[in-house]
Amino acid sequence: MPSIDVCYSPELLHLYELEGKAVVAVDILRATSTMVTAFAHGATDIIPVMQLEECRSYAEQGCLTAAERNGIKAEGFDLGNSPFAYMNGQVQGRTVAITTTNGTRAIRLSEAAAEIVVGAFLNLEAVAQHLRDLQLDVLVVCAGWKGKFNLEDTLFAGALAERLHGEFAFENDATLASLYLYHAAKSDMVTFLRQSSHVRRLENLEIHKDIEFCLQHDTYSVLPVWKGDRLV
Ligand code: 3SL
Repeated sequence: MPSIDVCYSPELLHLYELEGKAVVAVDILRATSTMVTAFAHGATDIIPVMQLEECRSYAEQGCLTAAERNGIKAEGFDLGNSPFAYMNGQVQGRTVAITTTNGTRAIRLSEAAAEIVVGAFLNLEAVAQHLRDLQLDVLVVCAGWKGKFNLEDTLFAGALAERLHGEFAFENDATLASLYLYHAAKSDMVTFLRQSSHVRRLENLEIHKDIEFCLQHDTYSVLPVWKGDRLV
């Protein structure tokens, strides 16, 4: 039986073996939720990059560019990191180059894996089904916040573990803790996360509706997968 494990921060990735594994990169608030939304609204591919300047340079190749730092849309880019900005037809048929504070970093630092998929509550079942089909050991890579643990990515790991219960082994404390937290939170995740750092950060920026949206389960069936230098 394949296994599932959880890396709580990209800074801890050096402790894990990526080779031969399927990584699920997750940044619930909001990067991977936004990427899933962008694909669901017609984006053809997404190029996640770590630096603002690199992202900006993709405009010359006809890409839409998107950037967020500290929760705020960076100046001079077409899009920020709110999923709602990707629902108005603008991304239909387009390539989006995107950089965010933590989410794009989690994806790029996972490149040694055999497979990288982008996960969110929004496409939870699509991710679970893909992992059942793949039958590789799974590592959920949480984006966290600037190297630190966060609750919302951990809850996603718990939700995925719940979906894969009985089909994947999870004999490690990180997955068990994620599952226990998810069980405690799942009946009302908005309330559970109210005191969490990033929810408070987003609320301070008056970003309210994104939070509830990103916590919805199985809204989309899209599955962004890493191919070469981008998500398709
Ligand atoms: O950290 C990130 O990558 C972002 O998702 C953060 S934010 O939700 O856009 O503030």
